[in-house]
Amino acid sequence: MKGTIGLLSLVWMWAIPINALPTETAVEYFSVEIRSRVFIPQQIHLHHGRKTVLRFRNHDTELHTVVAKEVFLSDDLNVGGNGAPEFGPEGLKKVIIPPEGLIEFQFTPARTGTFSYLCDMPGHEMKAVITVE
Ligand SMILES: [Cu+2]
Repeated sequence: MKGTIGLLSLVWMWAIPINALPTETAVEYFSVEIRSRVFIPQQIHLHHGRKTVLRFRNHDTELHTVVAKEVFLSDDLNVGGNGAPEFGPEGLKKVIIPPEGLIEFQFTPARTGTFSYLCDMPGHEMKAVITVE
């Protein structure tokens, strides 16, 4: 009986194609450029459960912010770059990006859906969308 289970698990391991195994190194990179108070592109598509690096580069000579709820609620969130992240009781509230600055979100999208985000600087009508599928 013990031998049978051993043999079965061996067969099971062989039956899984190698490309179906999760790879630790598979990271997806995305970039959003901010120019003249516009997030470019207006919509990006991330993948649920996939390690992701999402960069925002501010090409303007003024401050911008990224205010996003829910999409960055992930246990492994790490905010890098030269921005100023602000956290509240429910997690990340927003990140301020200095002129010519760069921020980088490293995380694994934990929930699917369509999430809008914005810049909340006074007078900035800046909105865009992140979808996770
Ligand atoms: Cu702005």
